[in-house]
Amino acid sequence: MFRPTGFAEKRTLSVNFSLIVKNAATKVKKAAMKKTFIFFFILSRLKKTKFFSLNFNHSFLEDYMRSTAWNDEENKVLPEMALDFMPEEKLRDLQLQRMRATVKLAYEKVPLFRERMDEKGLKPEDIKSLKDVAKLPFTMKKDLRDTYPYGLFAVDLSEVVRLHASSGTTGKPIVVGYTKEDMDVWAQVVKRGLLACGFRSTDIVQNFYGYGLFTGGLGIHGGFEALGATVIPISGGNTERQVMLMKDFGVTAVGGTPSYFVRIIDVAEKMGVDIRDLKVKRGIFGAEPWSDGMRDYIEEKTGIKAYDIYGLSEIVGPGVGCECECRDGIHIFEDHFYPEIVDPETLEPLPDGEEGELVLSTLSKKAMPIIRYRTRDITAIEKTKCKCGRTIRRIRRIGRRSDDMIIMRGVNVFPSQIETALLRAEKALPHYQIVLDTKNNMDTLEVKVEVSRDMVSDSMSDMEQLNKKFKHSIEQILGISVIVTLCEPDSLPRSEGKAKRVIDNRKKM
Ligand code: DLL
Repeated sequence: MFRPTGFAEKRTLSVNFSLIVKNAATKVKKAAMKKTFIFFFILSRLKKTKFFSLNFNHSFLEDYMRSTAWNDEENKVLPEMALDFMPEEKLRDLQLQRMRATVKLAYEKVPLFRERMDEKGLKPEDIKSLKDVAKLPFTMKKDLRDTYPYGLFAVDLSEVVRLHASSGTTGKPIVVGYTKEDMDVWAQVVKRGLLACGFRSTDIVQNFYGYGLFTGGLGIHGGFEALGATVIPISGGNTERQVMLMKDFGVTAVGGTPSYFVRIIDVAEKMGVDIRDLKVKRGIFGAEPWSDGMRDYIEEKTGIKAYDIYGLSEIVGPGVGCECECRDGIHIFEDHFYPEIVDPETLEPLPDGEEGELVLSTLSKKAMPIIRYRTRDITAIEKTKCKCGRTIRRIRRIGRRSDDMIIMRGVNVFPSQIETALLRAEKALPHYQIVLDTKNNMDTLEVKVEVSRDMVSDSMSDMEQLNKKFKHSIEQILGISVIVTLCEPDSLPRSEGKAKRVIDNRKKM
């Protein structure tokens, strides 16, 4: 069939042309959609930064992480530790920005916090410098109890990916929640603590902190996992099995309460296992006060290096702070937690170097921002810089809590003083329990001391001498008379978590 030349081409051309137009239109449409998407994305980011995000100023942090030259030849300073060494001025800037964002979030979302701010005539905008933090109201454990279970949450429950709770000796427990971002921060701070103490991804870790509602097990687990170590989530208990696995699995690092590790040491001895012969090199201990004497005991008996990690459920769990290789105080991860020391009586802020009650605020927590939490832990912020070069400040190791205090015939007594006295009298670490009672209308303090097998003697006079030695040492430190009762090896109850040192049978007036 005849067709004028060019018809087909023309048709093809016109088809092509319409295709080109169609394609172009699609492209324009796509580009417009892309632009709209980018616009809304940026808008949402900006919105997030302005109203919701507590983690802004990331550009500075990212630049800082990139620009710092790392000397990890000796595996001492690693890029993951960058935030521990941030220039102080930048750190304070970051803290202020995050504090302002946290206060705004809490004011907008937590009724109790808003009420307390309103009572003081304060608005979030009034926090213009870190000095202004002292104007903010305190938060106390009672506030968490009174708002049980979710009253202090600042996000919808749908954003909460984890709940923990304190066991609480009386009444209701306290409940804490975490968003996905809170969980990441938690794992990162624990990881930074572990790195600072020399734990590495090559470690095989036996984690005998309790798993469950207590933050210890899963908190330490998250940090080790973020580090890339191999974690054995054994939890507390079944002590003979703990010893067996430590040996068979080639464990190089352990984590748990120091009192439970002392129990493991005892049981290992009975099983004929010397932990010094195993591969364990390091331990990360916390959740309860443990003296330097206890550290020496653990290190001598096992040949490991023992490090202190600090934290509390209300703030994040373990990882609020941790020692470094210098073991000269606990570095607080100040980019996420803001520490203050106040006089426990007047509640006035105290200068660095002075001992008082530690007050902590969260700086990046979303699910449950906490402002000025009175921890009851007694410590001081160190004035001097740590030899490790970290700019994040240190607190002294926690030896006591203000509510641990026993008032005995007008004298303030802390269980940690009794531990120190016992260690001073006899270099071995005795298991002990403090029993308070009322006899003939007078309060008494009895220290039950369990003697170790090598302290036991058939001679009455030897045992009497030992009793006198303990009694003298305790009375010298406390300045009051006490009763000392020696108990047989293995007779005092053992804890798989935090040790319960005080039993109070006193008559309440
Ligand atoms: O004990 C969190 C934690 C778990 C920390 C594992 C370290 C390791 P809570 O059960 O809420 O949380 O108890 C918090 O325990 O206020 C201190 O009185 C005490 N505490 C925690 N760590 C230490 C420590 C966890 N390293 C309370 N030294 C805190 C002394 C500690 N006391």
